[in-house]
Amino acid sequence: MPDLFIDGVWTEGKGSLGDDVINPFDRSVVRRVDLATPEDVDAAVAAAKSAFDRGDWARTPASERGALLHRVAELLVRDKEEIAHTETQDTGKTLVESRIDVDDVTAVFRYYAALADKDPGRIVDAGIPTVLSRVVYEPVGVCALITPWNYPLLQLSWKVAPALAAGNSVVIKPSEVTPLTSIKLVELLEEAGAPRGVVNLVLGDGRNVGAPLVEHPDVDMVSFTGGLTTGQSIIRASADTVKKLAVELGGKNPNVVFADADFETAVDYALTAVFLHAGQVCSAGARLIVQDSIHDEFVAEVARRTERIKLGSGMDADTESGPLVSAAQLAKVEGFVASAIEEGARLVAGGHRPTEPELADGFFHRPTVFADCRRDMRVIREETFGPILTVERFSDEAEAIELANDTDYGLAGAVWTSDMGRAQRVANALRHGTVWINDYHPYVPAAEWGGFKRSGNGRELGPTGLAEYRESKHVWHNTAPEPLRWFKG
Ligand code: TXE
Repeated sequence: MPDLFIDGVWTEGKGSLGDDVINPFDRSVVRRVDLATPEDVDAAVAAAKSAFDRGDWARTPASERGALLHRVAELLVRDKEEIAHTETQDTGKTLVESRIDVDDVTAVFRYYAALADKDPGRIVDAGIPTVLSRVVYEPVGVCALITPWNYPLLQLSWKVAPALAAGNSVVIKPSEVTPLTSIKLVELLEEAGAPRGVVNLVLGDGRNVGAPLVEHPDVDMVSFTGGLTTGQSIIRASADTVKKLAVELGGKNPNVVFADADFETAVDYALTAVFLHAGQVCSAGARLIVQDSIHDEFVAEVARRTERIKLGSGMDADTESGPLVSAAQLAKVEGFVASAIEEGARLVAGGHRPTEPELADGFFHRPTVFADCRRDMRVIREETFGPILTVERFSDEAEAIELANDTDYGLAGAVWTSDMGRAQRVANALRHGTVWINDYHPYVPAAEWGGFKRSGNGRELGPTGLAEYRESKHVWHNTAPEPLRWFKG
């Protein structure tokens, strides 16, 4: 079956281009997919616009739009195993993680299904008895949803579920590295009854497919998750047509451990904070910031346990971490390791590719820990998006807060302490969109997700994640109009 979905039809597109999707575990070809041309992008946007302007979706009762999302959730449950396997083949992450992803995606669809009709607008007191003033929420129009490769299905769900709940038409562009579960989700949306033209899918890279979408005059909104540099170019490119934007651009996330934290639990979470999915997580706790008095012992234990992390195929039950997603990401990680060593960081674990012959064909890198890091180092300032943990030290609460906020990003962070007062003070002081206290990574669909500073604009999830895809309209109804006689003639 062809892989592009335009105006309700699966199609190869105009260019008949194709691209191999690579399994990062062994570089085998999982599947060849069709690629879109800029003409296909035009066709997809035209279909979305026509569905928005002339179709019923935007005017369908919100409860019915919610019902469609509910059906998608049921289909996700039905096909969970198939989807999880595909995600693991495509990204390299472990099957356990992929299954959690599918459960999370299902929860996101259920959340927005339930929220779709809950807030239709409000009556406003205009202060004049004969005036009826109300604010209503309307869909934005045609939304381009551009997603990355680390959580292909999850990131798409955070965009497509609220976009459809709000009544928009969408053009989906997944990462060219990991398109497979997005194709599957569009199949499920079709099966659930998404009207023709409301959901469109174009595949390809940023230059040929992403950029034409962002520049397209008939695209009203771009929701993007990806790297900072790409995000900055999308913000610039969308200026001419003044698009609504929601962008999530990653993070450089501090994980602060005070001496009074439970030692064993904090060590354990220091590992999962950064090494889940080989560190390819926007909220990865890549900057470990540890109090002086426990620093040496803490680092030694983190290093010891890091050396024991078992790499392998995501399909094997005993694998603890899979490969990086691509050769480019592996090269980027190796570049960061070299620069950290050059700038004087002390390597205490990993630092190289694995030596097992059975991993030689995959994009693997050993989980790596650097101690004695300074905040001016490149490995501290930039997002590595790989299995690299850096360690900095602090002496008191003020210094911990200062270090944790000394980043251009502001997506997430954590604090570990048994002092509840300190926990709240530090959480309040952190300039990050999510703060965990004595935990790392959990999120719920009902709570907003997004970044301060260069981590992006706008929020996903929660009620704000739906509001991003709506325009507010104020309707003023004068029920007893009379001449005003402002002008006397
Ligand atoms: O992502 P890109 P890349 C970070 C991470 C990583 C770095 C680069 O640090 O190492 O970004 O990864 C599409 N117009 N994150 O280069 O380019 C692209 O096709 C429109 C953080 O793989 O940002 C893909 O669909 N679209 C992040 C999507 O943008 C364009 C997750 C993301 O790709 C485009 C992933 C253009 N000009 C990487 N250029 C997070 N926030 O979680 C590319 N794209």
